[in-house]
Amino acid sequence: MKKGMLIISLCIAVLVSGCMKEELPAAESPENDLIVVGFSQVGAESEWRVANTESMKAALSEENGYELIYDDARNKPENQIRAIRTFIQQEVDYIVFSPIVETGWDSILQEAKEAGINVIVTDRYIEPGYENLFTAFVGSDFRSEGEKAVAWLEKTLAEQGRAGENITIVHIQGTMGSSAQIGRSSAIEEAIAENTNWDMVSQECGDFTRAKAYEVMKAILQETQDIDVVYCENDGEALGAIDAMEEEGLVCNVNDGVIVISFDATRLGLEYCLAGKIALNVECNPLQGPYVDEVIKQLEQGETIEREKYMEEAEFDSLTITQEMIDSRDY
Ligand code: GYE
Repeated sequence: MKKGMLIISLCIAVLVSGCMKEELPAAESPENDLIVVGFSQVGAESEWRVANTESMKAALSEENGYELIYDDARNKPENQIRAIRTFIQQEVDYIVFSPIVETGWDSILQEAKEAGINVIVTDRYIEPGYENLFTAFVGSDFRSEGEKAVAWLEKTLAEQGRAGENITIVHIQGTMGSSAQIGRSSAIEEAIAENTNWDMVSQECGDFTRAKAYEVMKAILQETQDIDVVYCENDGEALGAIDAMEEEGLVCNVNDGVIVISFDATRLGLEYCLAGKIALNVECNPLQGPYVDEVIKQLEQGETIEREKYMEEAEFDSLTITQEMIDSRDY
């Protein structure tokens, strides 16, 4: 073969082998063995949220067979829609998302469905009627969390001999329109309607943050300090409300002060419970990652899945909580 011909043949061989490499089936390239998951998270508004993000990242890790694309929506539904649309364009294998609010997801979920991507809703839910647009749900039953708090309050007031007394309640709500807010709010609102001696003196949104709750509680205290109960929809809000009340010289305590009720039972929230400042803390379990992993692995194997997984959740009373209970927890 002439030298020129040899060079041309070599070039063709290199080009052909280059093409062949490209055409290898996806599964033969090691990085493509990973299951690609796009996770659209609400934000980083609370300690609960941080624990939830860590749980998802740990369960959907590379060692566990995943490539995780994480997006923080900064508490804005429009960011979440944009993130989900990007996941669809990236042709991810699964979309996991915690809906900031209950409504407004039908068209984007329809797009995911048309693209053949399984969607797993976590933490909060979307309004009823769109169950055909997602594959599974892993999260909490917020209405039942609220009912636990209300039942505890009724029992505690009865034990204190205050069952018939006029009880003034301040209600600090979470992000309006989120299922966590809707479920927890509906329980206390109904209880106030039923107990004619319970009086809602103020109802404000604390947006699930310590800073916002502090601000709204400060303003409420300018109006009235005759408060028996403060029902906060998460630990951040409880801490903010307690900061504001203590600054005004109010004492937060179940027996001789303001009764503070909270949700989440994060470590800091439980320390406040042990200190007696949060009278009741209803747990909301953020460790959802392992269940999401389980659902995905079952779907990959073509197995039947549990369509709705509700987390197991306890409640903590300031009169019975111990340091050992706090130390034995994973978050
Ligand atoms: O209670 C709150 C958070 O959706 C359960 O969101 C979650 C709530 C949680 O920011 O702390």
